[in-house]
Amino acid sequence: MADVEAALEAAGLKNPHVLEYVRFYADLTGAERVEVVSAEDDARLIQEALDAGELEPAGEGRYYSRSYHKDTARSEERTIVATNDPKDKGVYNNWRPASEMKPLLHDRMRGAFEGKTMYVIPYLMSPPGNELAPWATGVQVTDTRTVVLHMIRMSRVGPEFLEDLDDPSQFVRAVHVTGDLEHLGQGTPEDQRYFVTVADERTILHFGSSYGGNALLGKIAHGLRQGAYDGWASKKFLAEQYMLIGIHDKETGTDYHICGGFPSASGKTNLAMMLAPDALGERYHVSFYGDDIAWLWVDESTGRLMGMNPEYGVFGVAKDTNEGTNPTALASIAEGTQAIFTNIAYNPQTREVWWEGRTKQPPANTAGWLDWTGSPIADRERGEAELPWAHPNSRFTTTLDNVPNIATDYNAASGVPIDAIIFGGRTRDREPLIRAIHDLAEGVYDGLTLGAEATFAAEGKEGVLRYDPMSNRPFMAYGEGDYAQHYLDIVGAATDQPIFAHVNWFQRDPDDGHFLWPGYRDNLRPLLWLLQLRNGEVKGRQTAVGIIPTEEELNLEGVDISAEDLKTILSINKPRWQQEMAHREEHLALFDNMPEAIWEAHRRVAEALEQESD
Ligand code: GTP
Ligand code: SPV
Ligand code: MN
Repeated sequence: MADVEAALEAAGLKNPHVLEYVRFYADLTGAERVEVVSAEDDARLIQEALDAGELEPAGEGRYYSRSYHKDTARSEERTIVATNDPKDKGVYNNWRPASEMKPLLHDRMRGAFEGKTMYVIPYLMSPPGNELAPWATGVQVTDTRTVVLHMIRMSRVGPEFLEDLDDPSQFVRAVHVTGDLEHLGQGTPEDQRYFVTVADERTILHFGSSYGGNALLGKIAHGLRQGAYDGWASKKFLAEQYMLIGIHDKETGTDYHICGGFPSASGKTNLAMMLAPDALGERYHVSFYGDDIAWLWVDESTGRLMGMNPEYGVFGVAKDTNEGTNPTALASIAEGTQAIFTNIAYNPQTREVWWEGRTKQPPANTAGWLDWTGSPIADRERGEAELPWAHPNSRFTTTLDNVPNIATDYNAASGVPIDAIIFGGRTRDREPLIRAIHDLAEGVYDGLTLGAEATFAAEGKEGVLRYDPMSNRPFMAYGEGDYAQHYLDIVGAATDQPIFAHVNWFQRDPDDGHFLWPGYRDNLRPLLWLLQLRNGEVKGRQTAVGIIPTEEELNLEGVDISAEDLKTILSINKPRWQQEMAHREEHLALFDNMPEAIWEAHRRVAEALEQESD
């Protein structure tokens, strides 16, 4: 049996509550050894992973890993928020009683680390010294070395982050057990996996995956689900699936900060890594604070709404990342960055990597190339040519220090003041390029009715969105009505209200399917308009669903777009919007305790649409 006390003492971890917690799970899982890790252990652990074949070299200072082929994404059905209070049940949080889930998970975990090392990862999900740091501290235990390596890239890791706790028992207990991936029945009725956040006990119990969103517990389980619950219970903050960027105007010397939520795989990382388009680069610089999570609170001394990124790295979608779409991402994962790739295509002979959209065509010489499952591309039969080389959800992992446009003050304890909150989904019609909303309740209403189109899902009805309130549907920790009220309370307490906006980079031509807006770098243009609107420098055109820019107000210098497409993305399609309003009403009616202010906002928008001329 592992000598837990000796391992923790050797690492200088003196907190008796950590000892008690680690000892409990070391006993339960039967771990043979216990090893406390910190960021300083990275080089040694990388070497061990290479020696063990868990990683392969992908050029100098870069690594390749492949996860089990049935374990490549988050599983929403198997994800549960458990508490001791049935009132925490929402529509999306798959609520279960804590008394039922804890014994069930403990049963699964019993004996699972026999013969294995239990890694103990003390971590912090905030800039050091931030006022929310007490809610951001945790200790993950795991049996998987590549999970440790990812955690070191994605969060601040080391025993020192546990030293400043006022109450030494107040850290999140984050237990990760990979399980026998080949015998878990993933996706079948016998599915053994469970990803449970016992939110009111601040304990995370994840069993059955080593994929990022299921296994890096600081990121999604703590940074989003536990954070959301704690933010509500403490009445202090919001934890959101948001990117967070700075825009610096060199001409006026002003700094702006915008955060916002787009559902998974809808463009947060790309927006945060955005280079200003050539025509605007002399005047504006975009800096990266965060690309997936933001915590928001009101600074009591200034009354400003503040935001910070709890993460320390980027876990980004590889697909379509190239010199044209996202040169910043490519620089962040260049040789020497210690980046780790997961489930892309790999050539062990040349140590090259490739994914769909990296170049227009895959490498012409297929010799040595393996697809994401490890099968040689050259052996593909006819008819398999269409199969992707990389998994569509293949990812790269790199630390913030590698991101060329990282904000100079990303690590500042204070966080940054928020000027605007934007929401955006993938919507092929109806949603204009941008529509701005000054009113808080209407802004929150807009976020709650955020949707992305039902893609190929059989049951998805034409024109009906898969609603994803605030892009938080998979991370919702408590009831949606309570969430809406908490959001109104937190943002409403700020003296200088942020402006809200809904953006859409994904409107398509109904005939040939092309994207009407070029997107990527050009997305800065509507954001600049939004800031000008907030400053009173432009007026826009008021519509029932918000203010949209006139063609003249939008800086379009050097943009490749036809007059017809531009007109479409700057207009409101009244019949489509009226159809949508009926769906929204059904969607909102699903939730208990929805604040009256949200219903009033809904009725105001519906009435204004009635009045709007066609
Ligand atoms: P998660 O990490 O899953 O939360 O995703 P994300 O919201 O960070 O999405 P990401 O930025 O990784 O983008 C997902 C996909 O959308 C990538 O394949 C991008 O290339 C593509 N994408 C991002 N921005 C744009 C855009 O402005 N236009 C178009 N057409 N595609 C985009
Ligand atoms: C997402 O799925 O929204 C992600 C990646 O950001 S994961 O870590 O899988 O949640
Ligand atoms: Mn995400």
